[in-house]
Amino acid sequence: MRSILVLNGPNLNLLGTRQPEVYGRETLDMINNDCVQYAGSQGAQVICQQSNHEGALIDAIHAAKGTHQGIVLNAGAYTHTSIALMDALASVELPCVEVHLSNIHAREEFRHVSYISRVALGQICGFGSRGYQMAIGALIAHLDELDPK
Ligand code: CA2
Repeated sequence: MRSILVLNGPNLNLLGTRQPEVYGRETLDMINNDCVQYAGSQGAQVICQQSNHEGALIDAIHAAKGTHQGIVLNAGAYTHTSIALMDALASVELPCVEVHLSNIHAREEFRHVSYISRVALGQICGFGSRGYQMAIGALIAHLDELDPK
């Protein structure tokens, strides 16, 4: 069975508590449960992790190699700053779909830049929590293309 890492970065553990007009009302636990359900319906499993620490996110990406076949990543604000996360993703050579709850291109200019996009298959943003399921679907379709059943 295919296994996908759903990795969330800084402050996303606070979802559902503040700024619902930007990030929605769902908690990260609710989003993670939806990811597990959706992946299961597609014959895949997901493992969900979150950290507020850049190094821990890098460790999780390194550990994904050999364990998971792809990564769904919302790197939070590290998206716009972290060359180290970009390098980690490039080094493991796993397909990655970047997700953002909000439409980062319609927000402040500093959010328009994503280092993750340079090494991701693609980016899904602006669809709220549904974006995670869209990303899982896109990743599974990509893996199916690489290795048809
Ligand atoms: O839209 C997204 O998913 C973001 O990755 C969220 C990040 C932001 O820095 C990115 O530009 C876009 C911020 C996550 C903060 O989440 C909070 C949730 C509840 C309360 C406060 C912050």
